[in-house]
Amino acid sequence: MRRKIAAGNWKMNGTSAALAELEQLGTSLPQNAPTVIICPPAPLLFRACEAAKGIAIGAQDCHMQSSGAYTGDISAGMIADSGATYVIVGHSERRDAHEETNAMVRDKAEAAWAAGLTPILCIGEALEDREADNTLNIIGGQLAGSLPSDVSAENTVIAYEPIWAIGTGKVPTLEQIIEVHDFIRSRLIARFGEDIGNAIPLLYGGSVKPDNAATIFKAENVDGALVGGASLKASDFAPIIAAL
Ligand code: G2H
Repeated sequence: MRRKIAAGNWKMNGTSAALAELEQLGTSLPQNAPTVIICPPAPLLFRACEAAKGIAIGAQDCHMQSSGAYTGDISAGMIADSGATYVIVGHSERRDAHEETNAMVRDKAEAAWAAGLTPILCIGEALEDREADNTLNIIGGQLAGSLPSDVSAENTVIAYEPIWAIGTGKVPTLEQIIEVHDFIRSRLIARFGEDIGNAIPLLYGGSVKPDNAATIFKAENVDGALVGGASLKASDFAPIIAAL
């Protein structure tokens, strides 16, 4: 049985007032809830860790170096110092707006491990890749290029997020989600063997909402979701968690 995970990515949304949503979410979790993670903006990390009850906290990015002259960046060690235990690496918004390459994402995942964090490593194809029937090539290349070799079921989570589904309200069909998640699973098994390949949690991300989560979670190789907009309000995120 793989670990079930519901992760919320607040992106650049929320000030300290948003911590009330975190507290409310914590009180609404059922006893047998899956792993729930919230990734708030970096300035909220310390306070989010104090406010979170039964919820793990993650950052949205880290630098690949542990310290140095990198104005505005934060290291994985700083994130761990806040009490956070996860960090998103390689989100398409970082790959796009900050020109992050597969090699940079791999280095960030390794920096996360060195600080004791679990990276949530994101991959996903653009609309033109999907329309050119090139999705699996892109996903295979991103997996090979950005996933380090020392991966284990405990130290890594992978999120498949088709770029064209992010924040757009467009969601792939269940068949499309199944095809990509099954492909990722087969690549993981081919590279790391049955035990590790079968045990790494795979999340789907991209316009997950309370009304589509249960359908998405029907896919055998979907072990949870990375949720953006619908993680900002406890009243939206709680039913997604409940559907898992
Ligand atoms: C995809 C997702 C969160 P949203 O980026 O990572 O955002 O659910 O708003 O599409």
